[in-house]
Amino acid sequence: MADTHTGQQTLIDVLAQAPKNWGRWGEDDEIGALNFLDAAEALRGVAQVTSGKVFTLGVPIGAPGGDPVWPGRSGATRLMTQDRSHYTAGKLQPLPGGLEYADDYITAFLQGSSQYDALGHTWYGDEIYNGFAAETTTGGLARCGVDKIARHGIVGRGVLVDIARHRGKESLESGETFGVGDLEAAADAQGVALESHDNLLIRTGWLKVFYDHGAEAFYGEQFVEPGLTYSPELVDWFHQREIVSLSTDSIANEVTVHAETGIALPLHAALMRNLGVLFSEILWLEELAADCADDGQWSFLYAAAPINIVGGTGAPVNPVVVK
Ligand code: UVW
Repeated sequence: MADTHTGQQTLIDVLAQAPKNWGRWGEDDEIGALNFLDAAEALRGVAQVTSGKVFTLGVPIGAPGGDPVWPGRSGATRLMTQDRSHYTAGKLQPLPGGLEYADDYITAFLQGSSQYDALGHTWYGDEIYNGFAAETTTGGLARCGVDKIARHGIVGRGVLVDIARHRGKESLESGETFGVGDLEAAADAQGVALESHDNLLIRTGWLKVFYDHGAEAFYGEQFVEPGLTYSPELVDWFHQREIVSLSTDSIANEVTVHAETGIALPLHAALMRNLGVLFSEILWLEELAADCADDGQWSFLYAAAPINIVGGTGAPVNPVVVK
């Protein structure tokens, strides 16, 4: 059904029959699918470790060439409040005993780098995840803030599905999509099984466009990312597999606009808001993917925790993978 004024289909209509995890972990739950990750799941993650190879997935923050961000946001600015020059100019004296130090601070969008979205980051209608009122987001997330995720941490089995490599491309193109059949075909070709309670990482190669070819190539005339595209089957797949988290090397983890309905970011609604699936975005997957292709091991220990920002809509993270 479409909005009668604009002809635009709405999330309320399209997701009317979609599954929800609201109430599944109690009426006060604020961490959604993260509830699946208990001590046994951490050990299942540890059981993937075979070689001890370590990868970190955070992109640089405040890089000289700029940071890739959603249009309307800006990259981080880092400013020095003191450094050696303050001592040489006589503006600061060393501490008793001679110690000197440099300090700095950043201003940054909490969604402006590798980050976890809080479950209250996006919503439609009047409710966020678990039925809390959308008003609880006003002035900071009183419910489902990123601090709730930070306190729990995400430790379990991770699996990387490399869609770009599966399609024989360095990077997917702007607007290029894939769905659940593609995910399963790519995982099959890689020889890895996607299991219940996995943390799913998907490589599109999209961030590489920013770092290799610059902002102009990345943003284009109209910013349209490639990515997962909504279908009821995809949502059911996440629901039935009890996938804990979705992480990708794009800014929004999904194709910017769903072609059939014209709805922007429907998976933020269907997966994050309705199922409580955690989203982490803007992850750097290049070295990890190259190594997985090299040794044929696509599953690993995945460990991450966003910075503990009280009531934050999201927070930076530098996830660690151990193979
Ligand atoms: C938006 O909220 C628009 O995107 P993201 O989840 O990528 O921060």
